Amino acid sequence: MPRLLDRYAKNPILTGRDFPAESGIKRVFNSGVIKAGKRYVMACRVEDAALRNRIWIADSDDGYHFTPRPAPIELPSGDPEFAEYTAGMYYDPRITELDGVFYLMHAAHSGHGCRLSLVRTLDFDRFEWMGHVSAPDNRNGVLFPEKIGGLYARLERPNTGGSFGDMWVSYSPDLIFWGKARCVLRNRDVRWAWTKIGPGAMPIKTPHGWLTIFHGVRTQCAQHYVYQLGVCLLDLADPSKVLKLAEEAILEPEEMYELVGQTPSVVFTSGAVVEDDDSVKVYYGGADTVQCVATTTIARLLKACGVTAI
Ligand code: BMA
Repeated sequence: MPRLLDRYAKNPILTGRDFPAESGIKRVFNSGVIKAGKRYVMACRVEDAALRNRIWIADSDDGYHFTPRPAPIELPSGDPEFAEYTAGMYYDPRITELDGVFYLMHAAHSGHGCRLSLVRTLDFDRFEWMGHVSAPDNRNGVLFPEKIGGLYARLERPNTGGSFGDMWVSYSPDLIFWGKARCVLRNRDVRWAWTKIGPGAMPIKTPHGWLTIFHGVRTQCAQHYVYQLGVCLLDLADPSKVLKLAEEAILEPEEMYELVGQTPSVVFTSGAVVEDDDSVKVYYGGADTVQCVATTTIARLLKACGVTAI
């Protein structure tokens, strides 16, 4: 298969050093990104040396050069419910716009396991925490950009334990209560990711289906995980149906900033931006340490899924 993603030559595009020194931020990775009008907004996952994670907004005019704001976003850390279920950390925000509102779905880790949690904003200046929106154990939630069958929809990765680590879809009338869950893709069906898989960037609507970039993990010897990216095409009306699955991973850890870092051999996406010319910027974390971007096109991704008549 030809190369599917072209890494930006000046990767990484953000590192911990790009944040104010007094913030103590060491790492930035797995950030969600959206294009709002002409500007790009990144909801950065940042981490300090105490392993505290925050969501920190950074802005850009071109999708490559991002400037972090002076401080992370404020979430209600004094709210007992927020505090109890995010006691470990909250992280990996994915941004979706629905009817002019921007939603950040993120993972929230605590002694209870991992849950999904939701924040909304109209302007990326003021943020409102909407609550925890899953039971444990669930992570990697990403909202579709429109309702499906009259309901909000999301891809997610319930941790079903054992050798299960599969991608699911679920639905909601109000973004708070979720159900009608169906398994979409099982790790055992992805030949390069037999350990676990999960959703990555927000699904991209095409006439051929929802183009979905996901992450997949294989275990090498010494229990070493290798995180890669793959792409599949889901049915527009029923995204639990996989129409096509690219046989090969579309991005594997190869560069030093992907192979070496806090967690070696990780590429992990939480966001992609489609431009007017159908080029796509795929944002991804390298080795749980730095923020990177790579580019491709809708046509190349569809071709990887076996769709050639575009
Ligand atoms: C996953 C998530 C990601 C992380 C990856 C590799 O389970 O927690 O945030 O990038 O592990 O460590």
